[in-house]
Amino acid sequence: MGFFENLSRGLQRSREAINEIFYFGGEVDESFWEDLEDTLVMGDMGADIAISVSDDLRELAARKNLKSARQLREALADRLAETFAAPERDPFSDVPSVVLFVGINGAGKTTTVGKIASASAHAGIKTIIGSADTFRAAAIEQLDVWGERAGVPVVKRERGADPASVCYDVLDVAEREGSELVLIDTAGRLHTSADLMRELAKVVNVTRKRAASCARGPMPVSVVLVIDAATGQNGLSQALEFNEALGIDGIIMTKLDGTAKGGIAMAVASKLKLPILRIGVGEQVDDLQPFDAREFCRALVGADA
Ligand SMILES: Nc1nc2c(ncn2[C@@H]2O[C@H](COP(=O)(O)OP(=O)(O)OP(=O)(O)O)[C@@H](O)[C@H]2O)c(=O)[nH]1
Ligand SMILES: [Mg+2]
Repeated sequence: MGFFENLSRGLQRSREAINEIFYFGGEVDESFWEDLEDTLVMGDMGADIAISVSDDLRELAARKNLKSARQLREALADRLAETFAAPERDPFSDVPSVVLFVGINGAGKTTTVGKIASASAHAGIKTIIGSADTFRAAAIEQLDVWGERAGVPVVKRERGADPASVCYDVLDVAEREGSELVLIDTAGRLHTSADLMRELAKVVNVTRKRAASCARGPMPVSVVLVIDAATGQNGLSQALEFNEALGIDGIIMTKLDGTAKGGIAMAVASKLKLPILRIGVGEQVDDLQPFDAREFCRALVGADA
């Protein structure tokens, strides 16, 4: 199944809700605008964004005399797309680069590391993986499988080892072997757990220090937060806490093929002014895609491609 199909199918819930209100034959009346606002609020983007989008659209519709469902739907997609920040730099293609993947348990970090390792190895980028999830029993094996599949080496230590030391190790190997892209997986943790967030801040600091002193010249370090889109508005609290503790550079939204409503992508991107770097639309190696705000919003509201 292709990317559009996966994403469109995943965002079906939002689209169906939006379809209902756009299914009108006659005038765009007061109740249409009320319904639109309600539907957007229900779509996980947060009430403030929903209200401002619906107000802007209403103003635009009056000014440009937009009346048909099609015109309004397209204008809505365009307005929603404006809430996203464009990335200044893509840490996966603009190498040399070190990327740390962080997020709550089960968000999709390890899978995403695997998908990116595979894509970058395919693109001819010399890639290496660091397995800094030394906490969960099966994490190292899981990453080994992805590494093997991608033909990318995995640097690891025994279970229970200090995760910061794995970051140190992987940068040593990267330096020695001339790796261009270093992907570091970390253990999942709740954004509300102060101890675990402190531990992660240490991991990030050690990585930054080591990367800054690479013999071949400093390697930029990006911290990427992986969010399961199905967690809804909780994704926003995750983003706020992780950003506060670590300084996040970008977001990857996973599981947009599932029952996610999709609006959380807008909430996070607009509240934190963080770019969405990739989106996950399935469990397979190819199910990771660059994020295109316009395409995403058109799939969300069901505007014709
Ligand atoms: N449908 C779907 N499933 C996904 C996606 N990304 C990851 N998954 C699944 O989500 C589950 C958890 O993924 P992991 O990559 O292990 O998540 P993690 O963040 O590394 O988890 P911890 O290491 O336990 O914190 C697995 O079953 C993945 O196959 C996605 O984009 N779509
Ligand atoms: Mg993991």
